[in-house]
Amino acid sequence: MGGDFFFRLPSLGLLKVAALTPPDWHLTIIDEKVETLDLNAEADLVGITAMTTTVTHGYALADHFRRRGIAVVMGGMHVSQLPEEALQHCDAVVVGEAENLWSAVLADFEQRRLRRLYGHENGLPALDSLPLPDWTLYRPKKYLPVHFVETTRGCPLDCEFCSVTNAFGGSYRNRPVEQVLAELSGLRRFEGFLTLKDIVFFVDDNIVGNRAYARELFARLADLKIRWFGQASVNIANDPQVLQLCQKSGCAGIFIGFESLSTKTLAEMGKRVNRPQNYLELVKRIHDHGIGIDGSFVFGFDTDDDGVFDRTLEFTLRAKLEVAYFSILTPYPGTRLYNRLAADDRILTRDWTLYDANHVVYRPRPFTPDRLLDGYYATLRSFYACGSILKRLWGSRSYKNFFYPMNFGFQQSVRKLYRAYEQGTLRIPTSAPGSRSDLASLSEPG
Ligand code: B12
Ligand code: SF4
Repeated sequence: MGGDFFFRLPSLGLLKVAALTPPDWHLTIIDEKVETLDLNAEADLVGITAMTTTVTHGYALADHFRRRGIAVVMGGMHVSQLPEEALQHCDAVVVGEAENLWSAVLADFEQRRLRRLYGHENGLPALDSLPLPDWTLYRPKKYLPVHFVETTRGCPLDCEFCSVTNAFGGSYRNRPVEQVLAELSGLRRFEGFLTLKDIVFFVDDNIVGNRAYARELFARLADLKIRWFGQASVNIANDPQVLQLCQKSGCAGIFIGFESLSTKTLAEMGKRVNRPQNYLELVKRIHDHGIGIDGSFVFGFDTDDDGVFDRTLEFTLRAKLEVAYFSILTPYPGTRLYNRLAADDRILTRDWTLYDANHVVYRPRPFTPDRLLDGYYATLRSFYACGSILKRLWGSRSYKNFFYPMNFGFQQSVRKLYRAYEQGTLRIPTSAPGSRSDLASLSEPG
């Protein structure tokens, strides 16, 4: 599920890279989600970040700047998995986290000895002294009023479809609570930042993965009186103390990866912590603490059946989820899912632009690609219909000033997507062509 509303969010990754850049570099961040990139801009070095779905455009930009004689370094989730592919378009790739690597890239560039690959040969970076991101770099940009902060990296669960364990490691690395608090207090000091309408989004994949850490963090957050949103596993509701501290800390809502209502499907993907028979009870406990829920569900697993769409929709309505995030199963490079489907020759296309979870890019087992697409769009449309929004939020004790705009924002995105679906623009690939290049859409350098 994607669209305009959803995309107007800042990139924390680039702010982190900016924070690692020595002060004698003059640095500008351009985010094409909210502004236009001047293709004739002057630069000594261009850095590009991309996820899989945006990487084709990233490659086109890299080609463009290199044609102009400007060196290009790429980083981020996709190129870290497929550095050889990226090196066809850029001068160097930073594989994984920029910490401990970026300063070497810049030094090598200055000495004209840029290497092709930079990676973590001696383990992943510790998070105990990360430089604080400078949000003033984003000040004039027209983002939604959200600030991203991280407290943790990594996840031990390694669910088959997810990129996180492979990218950030199989354990939780935590930042010292003190530093997280310093970052949040710093945000507050900027005039106009972290006002009441702003919200902090903790990008951690599971903010309660390390319970002792979560308890300390939540207890200390309470003093700051912020409102925050984050991601947690559903078993947050099994720990009454954590849940209570979470409420007191200013949690407005949590994104929960329910993924599926089938025990068999959850076993297939390896998400061992989820027990669907307890979902309704756990949701109720979270709601009783005034915390809203954005539930995430994925369609297209091998153990799904034709009834999966209706069952999932019914659950989301019964549970009165404030928001739900539906996706079509997508095999991102580097995941166990990608490797399995590739080995079975079930990947239909490597046109990365279609890897946005709104398209079917692999051969599903339980139904045809058309049925998967139909079921997905029907679910999206029903969930974000006005009647559904009102019913779900009616009587909810969650922070409605946040969830109403979020629902109506998603509704706009869903309508746009649905139009594309009806017009047949969201086609199903039938063969496996190479990555499409949108080079042609870029004007030549002046
Ligand atoms: C917040 C978030 C979002 C936000 C904001 C995204 C943004 N603008 O950054 C929103 C909600 C918009 C979003 C949307 C989507 N997301 Co998202 N998102 C995340 C999440 C939870 C955190 C991202 C983050 O801030 N991480 C922390 C920062 C510090 O890490 P980082 O960005 O990777 O940057 C570090 C390194 O990668 C590197 N680096 C990054 N860029 C560069 C560039 C250079 C030059 C250098 C040197 C280094 C470098 O250095 C940084 C510091 O160490 C991640 C999960 C995760 N743990 O990362 C998923 C994740 C990135 N998202 C994912 C996906 C699939 C999506 C969507 C396709 C979902 C969908 N169905 O629509 C969309 C695509 C949006 C789009 N078109 O761009 C996948 C990506 C898989 C992939 N291979 O691409 C992830 C990994 C989730 C997952 N479980 O698999 N997402
Ligand atoms: S889906 Fe969530 S729990 Fe599973 S590996 Fe990814 S981040 Fe961890």
